[in-house]
Amino acid sequence: MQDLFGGENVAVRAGATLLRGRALSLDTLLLAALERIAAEAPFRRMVTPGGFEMSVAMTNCGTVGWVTDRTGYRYDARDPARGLPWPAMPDIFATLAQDAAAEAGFPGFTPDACLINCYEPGARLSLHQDKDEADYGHPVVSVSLGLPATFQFGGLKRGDPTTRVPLSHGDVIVWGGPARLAYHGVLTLKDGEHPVVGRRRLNLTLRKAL
Ligand code: MD3
Ligand code: FE
Repeated sequence: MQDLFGGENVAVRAGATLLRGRALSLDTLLLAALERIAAEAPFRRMVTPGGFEMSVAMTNCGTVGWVTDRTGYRYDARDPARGLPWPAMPDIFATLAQDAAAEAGFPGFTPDACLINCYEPGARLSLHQDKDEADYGHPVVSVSLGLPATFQFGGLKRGDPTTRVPLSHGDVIVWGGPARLAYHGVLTLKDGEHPVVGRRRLNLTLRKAL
C-alpha cells in the first residue's frame, strides 16, 4: 500500500508493518542526534545474566534505558556505567516513532525509552522476546541505519518457524498487537562500508517501557 510519504508499507505479518525507507529523509538529523547521545553515554557491550558479553554494543536515551547485567534485564532511569540519567530523547526520535506507529495503526504512541544498538561486522542478536515492558498493548518501533542486516522473526514460541526480512538504511518497522511478543533476532552482520554510517549498523528501538 502506498503511504503518505510515497513509501511502501508492507504487512510483514499480522501486527507488524515495514515502512521501507520511512527514515531516509531524516538520516542526517537522526545520526547527528545519535552522535550527541553516544558522546554523553558511550556505547558499551553489556553482560547477560548468564555471564556472556553481548556482541552488540548498546546505549539508551529517554526517561529509562534497557540494561542487562549479572542480576538480570531491566529498565533503569540511570546509566549504570555513569551513575547518571540517560540523555533526553530527541524530539525527532519521538516524533518519528509516533508518526510511524500511527501510520501502522497504533495512534497515540508516546515512547519513553530508546535503546540504541550498534552492530559491527560479526555482531548478532539471538532470538528473543521483548518482555521487560509494563504493557504489551503498546507497539515497538525500530529504525535501521547503516549496513544492511537480515532480521529474523518467528512466532510466540521459540521453536516456531522463522521468516527472514532484509533491513536497510532508513527502514522502519512497527510491531504491535499479535506480533508484539513474537520471537525475533538479527543474523550476524556482514562486513561492508555504508557511505553515511560507515562500517556498522545502528538500530533505534523505541518503546513505552513504563
Ligand atoms: C518484534 N533489536 O533491541 S529491532 C532489541 O535490529 C531488538 O537491533 C533488533 O530486537 C535490532 O530488542 C530488532 C526490531 C524489533 C523490536 C522489538 C520487537 C522487533 C520486534 C518486539 C516484538 C516483535
Ligand atoms: Fe528485541
